Amino acid sequence: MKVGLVGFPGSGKTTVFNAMTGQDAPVGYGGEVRRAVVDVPDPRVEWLSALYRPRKTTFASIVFCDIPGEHGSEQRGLSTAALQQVRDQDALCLVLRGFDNPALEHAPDPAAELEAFHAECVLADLLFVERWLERARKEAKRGLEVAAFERMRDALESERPLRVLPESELDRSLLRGYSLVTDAPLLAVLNREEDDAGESLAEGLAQPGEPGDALPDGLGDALARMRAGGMTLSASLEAEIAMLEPADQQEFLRDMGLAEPALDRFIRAAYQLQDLISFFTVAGPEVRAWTIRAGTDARRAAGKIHSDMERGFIRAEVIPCDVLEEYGSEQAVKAAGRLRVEGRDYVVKDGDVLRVLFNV
Ligand SMILES: Nc1nc2c(ncn2[C@@H]2O[C@H](COP(=O)(O)OP(=O)(O)OP(=O)(O)O)[C@@H](O)[C@H]2O)c(=O)[nH]1
Ligand SMILES: [Mg+2]
Repeated sequence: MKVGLVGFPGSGKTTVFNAMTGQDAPVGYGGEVRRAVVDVPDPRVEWLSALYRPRKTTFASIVFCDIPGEHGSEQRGLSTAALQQVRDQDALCLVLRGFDNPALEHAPDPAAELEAFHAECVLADLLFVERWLERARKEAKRGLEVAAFERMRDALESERPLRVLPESELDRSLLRGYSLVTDAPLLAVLNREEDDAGESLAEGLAQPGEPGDALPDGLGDALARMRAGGMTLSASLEAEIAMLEPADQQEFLRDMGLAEPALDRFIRAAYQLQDLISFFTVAGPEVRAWTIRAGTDARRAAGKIHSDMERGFIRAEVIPCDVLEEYGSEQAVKAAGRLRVEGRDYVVKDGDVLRVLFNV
């Protein structure tokens, strides 16, 4: 999953990038686009790896991309260059400034930043959609695609992000290849002062990953209206923690009254927001985790692994990870008759270990 860090200049994007990835990128002013990959921790993958002892163990991963804001014009969270980067992401993490930044004149106003960012995204999509419709008009194009673009225009004109439109109102399969900014999953991170961190994070843990979780009322409501998720953190504190050795991290977290690093909460929130689940493969030399939307059928899930597997899908052998744990080995699962054979329409569940049989 590619996650783009976006937001206004000085909101703490690079600091959040460091907190999430353990990097030491220079903070303070602009800079270039940066990327770093982090594994999605999953004890089930570790367990499978211990059982199968493969040559290679591959966790799901997130590529964080730090997209610098445009300096000089404070109004802009999305320069043309930033917009191009944004269109390349699977999800956006909007960093909102909730701390006093001595380099900036303005007091923090995260709710206003959210609205301004939202307005810029709506405008970017509206321009794109109107241009498309203009061309379609010239070419006398008709049909489902035109209808979808008209529906998008109507939503955007009333300042609604496209992600609020359910699949029944907007058929995304018509829109593959276009990347509409307001259709991308959005998770806002309120970057707070260190002093507030313990308190707000403790609050946040009460309902981990809930959209709008532990956010000031106004912000939580606005995010809910935009069908976006939210969480709080103190980026500079988390960036310090992320730089430590794992053993020291645990101690530091405990001292701060934090149950886990912000990355873990972020991953949970991001998965929940997009309704993502994991399945696993244990083929030959590799144990590997895959990420799919809940509701994905076995054939499409197989397509994640390889397009040949989707095209030539025959059936899948399925063992839920907890059943494998219960019996201790694949042999024992089979002997107990608990290995299932499923067809193309089987809806893959979180934690399924899948072996795909295919023929091309
Ligand atoms: N007090 C406090 N300062 C922070 C926090 N997060 C970031 N900062 C500081 O705010 C300044 C800007 O942080 P950056 O991470 O560089 O912000 P940015 O969004 O990447 O800025 P641009 O890339 O220039 O748009 C730096 O001096 C950071 O040290 C925080 O949680 N608390
Ligand atoms: Mg930066």
